Amino acid sequence: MMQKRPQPLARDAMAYVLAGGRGSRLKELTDRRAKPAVYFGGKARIIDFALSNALNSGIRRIGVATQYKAHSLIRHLQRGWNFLRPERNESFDVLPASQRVSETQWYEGTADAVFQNIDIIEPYGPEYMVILAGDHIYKMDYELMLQQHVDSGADVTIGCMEVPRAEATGFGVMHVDATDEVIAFVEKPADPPGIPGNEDFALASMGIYVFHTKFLMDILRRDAGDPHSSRDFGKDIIPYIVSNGKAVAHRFARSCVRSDFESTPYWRDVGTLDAYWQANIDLTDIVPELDIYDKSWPIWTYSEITPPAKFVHDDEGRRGSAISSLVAGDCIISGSSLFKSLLFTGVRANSYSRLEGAVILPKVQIGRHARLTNVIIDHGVVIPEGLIVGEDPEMDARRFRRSEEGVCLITQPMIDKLGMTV
Ligand code: ADQ
Ligand code: ADP
Repeated sequence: MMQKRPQPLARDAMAYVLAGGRGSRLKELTDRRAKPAVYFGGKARIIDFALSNALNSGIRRIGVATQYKAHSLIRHLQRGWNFLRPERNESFDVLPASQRVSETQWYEGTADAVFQNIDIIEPYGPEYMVILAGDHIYKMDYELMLQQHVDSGADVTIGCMEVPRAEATGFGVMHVDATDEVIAFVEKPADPPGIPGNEDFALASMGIYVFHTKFLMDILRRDAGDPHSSRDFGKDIIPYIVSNGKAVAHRFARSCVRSDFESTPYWRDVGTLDAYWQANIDLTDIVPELDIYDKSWPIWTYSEITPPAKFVHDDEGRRGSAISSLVAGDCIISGSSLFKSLLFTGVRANSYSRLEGAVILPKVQIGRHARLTNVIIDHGVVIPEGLIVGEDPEMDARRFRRSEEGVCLITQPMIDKLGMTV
């Protein structure tokens, strides 16, 4: 008799995405929306990468814990991710901090954001929990991580990658033995320990964890009774397991999904304006490091139904062009020229304007004769005629949010303060 093929472990797993952090280094871009809701790559939002990874890995149960400025995030999730159906044994739950356990508390730390929803998670009966952060850009097959978790008999499996030692201060950093069992873990060390034999690099936690559900729930209940705990995976739960149980490192390079075009494993935090701008503008490269055209690993999102992008020339029959740029639907490039720019849905660029290195979020209007270089323009901003940005650093710094590397973030309140006529 033919043996039934065992189903992928992902079908017995629930992905739980932590999407409550603010991302304050993105400045005014996260004044009104959480970092996972920030737009990325011309069509998507940052959280779509973790969610698409879960879906493409075969996971059909997803929970998203939200907290900070969650309205735009929740609206996006409801519009784009409500196709997982209970009738097919699937689920999609948005879990805002709603003081369900205590009347006075929001989610304290990341572990609390799971603990407070135990009674929602357990009835679904997932065998495994895949805990994810909702604010990174990468493509990864969690099935391979689940398989390592089961094969190694670990209590927790931690996604990790090698990062330059100087950059490791913002990560949990670990030491592993020859079998990749974690023998030491320190959260955000001031002086990160290097990898033995490769001291310029440190082994950093990606904040991605796989647990057997029962083990996780037991440990969260234990942690909830500890008055000294800050209820955080990185600060409390992981160090506890490293000391008292078995934590195993899973190397991102093993499960990173790469198309033929991608030469190295791609992972970005996009947590600062410079990193955010760069990662978006990188997509305009002739061969970008991140392939968003890979049909075998699609990045699912909510997308408006739009007419095609349109390019028309100016009064003199010249401009109206985009070179090395990405332009989403419903954009009209009317007599303006674009170079190395990325335009989200519904942007209108008017005659004689010139954009270079511009990341333009949806529904922005650009007045005639504007010249904008190395900018990020927030959703719905109306750029007045003749505005020049990127040519006078001191003036830019007075008017806009100018980053360390000279990228200007422009929001509507900043434009309103200028008092220019539109
Ligand atoms: P951090 O980068 O500091 O460290 P953290 O602030 O714990 O990350 O946030 C992790 C994720 O949880 C983010 O997606 C954030 O949006 C979300 N989040 C934060 N607080 C939340 C809350 N109260 N409720 C719901 N969601 C919340 C972690 C680990 C490190 C690891 C890095 C990798 O602690 O060990 O190296 O991630 O980025
Ligand atoms: P999105 O991130 O979906 O593009 P917007 O940029 O339109 O959303 O707005 C971000 C968040 O701020 C949304 O939750 C929206 O409802 C809220 N918001 C928009 N405009 C205002 C305003 N003038 N005052 C307060 N909140 C606003």
